[in-house]
Amino acid sequence: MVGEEMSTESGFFLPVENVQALASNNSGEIPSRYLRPELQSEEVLADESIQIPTIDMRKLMVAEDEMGKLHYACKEWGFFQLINHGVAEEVIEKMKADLQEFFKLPLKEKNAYAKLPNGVEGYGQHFVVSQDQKLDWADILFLQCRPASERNMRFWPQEPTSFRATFDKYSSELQKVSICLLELMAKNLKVDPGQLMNMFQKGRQQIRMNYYPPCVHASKVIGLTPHSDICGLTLLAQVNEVQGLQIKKNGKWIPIRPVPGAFIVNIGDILEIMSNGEYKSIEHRAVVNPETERLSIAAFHSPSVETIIGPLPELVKENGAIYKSVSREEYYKFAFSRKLDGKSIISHMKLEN
Ligand SMILES: O=C(O)CCC(=O)C(=O)O
Repeated sequence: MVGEEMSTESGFFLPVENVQALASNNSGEIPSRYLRPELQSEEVLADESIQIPTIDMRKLMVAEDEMGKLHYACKEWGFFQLINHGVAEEVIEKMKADLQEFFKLPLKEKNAYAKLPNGVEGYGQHFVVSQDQKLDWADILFLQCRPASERNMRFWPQEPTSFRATFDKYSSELQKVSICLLELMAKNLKVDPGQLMNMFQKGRQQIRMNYYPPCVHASKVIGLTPHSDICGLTLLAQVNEVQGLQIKKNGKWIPIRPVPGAFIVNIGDILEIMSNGEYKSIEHRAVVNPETERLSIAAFHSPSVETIIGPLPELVKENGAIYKSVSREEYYKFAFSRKLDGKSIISHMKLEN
């Protein structure tokens, strides 16, 4: 069942055409709602040697300089590749395989899990709030995983038959990794690790599975509109190792190379706010490949319902708070009532000076 607090925080997004079906029937003409002329003027860094830091989870447990690298990555990049994270390869591979199977099902079968107009969960698209808004070249499956009491099994695919068990295992393994990372981040920020872990242990995990069909005019469409993540911490798996994720640094887009077996971790808006701006939630987007489909799985972690979303008291002593403090309900209501738009949520939460 969807809990009461989930429904008061969830958004109302308009239904849109299925992109996988559109792409497979498409003669090469792209409907105008998908065309993004602004892409032509945006600079993408061609220097492949510039990449986000790589953090070794095994070393984090024993080596001080790896903790320093983690702190630097969170402050300067807001993104890093996480290797040796401890999630068994079989768990990740099974998740990837089951998800690929799901997206291969006939549209009618996938639509059995279609999102309803008054909710965010299910198969469809997110953040569409008006009829003239530009659209992403992607379909998504979005599920609420934790707390378990907020799950709505109506949206959890039963095909392939192993999907639910695979997904449950994957979700619990990623929850563990995220709590472990939050403990280490709290130590680096010199705030109470127990308190931060507790907020997130009782918190919310939502998983968004993205399917980006190939597009003959890939450079004219976008798979996922530039945004920063609403949540606290995201763990992203690139399913079929097709490059597509790009992050914005110094006004330019940097393509992120998939690293086999790694999770891409990024700081979300909630952690930027809680750390009073010390950690950065970075704008990112997904581009589309002209020949190959691309799939990714983003696991979003947020604190519990009673958490006040605002700077942690230990971090405002010296220079004062730079963000507002609001209830989680108010925060999510705002975030889920609008289209994706760069760092607009962070801008809204900034205190006027
Ligand atoms: O597909 C990707 O690489 C990015 C996914 C993402 O940013 C999201 O789902 O919020």
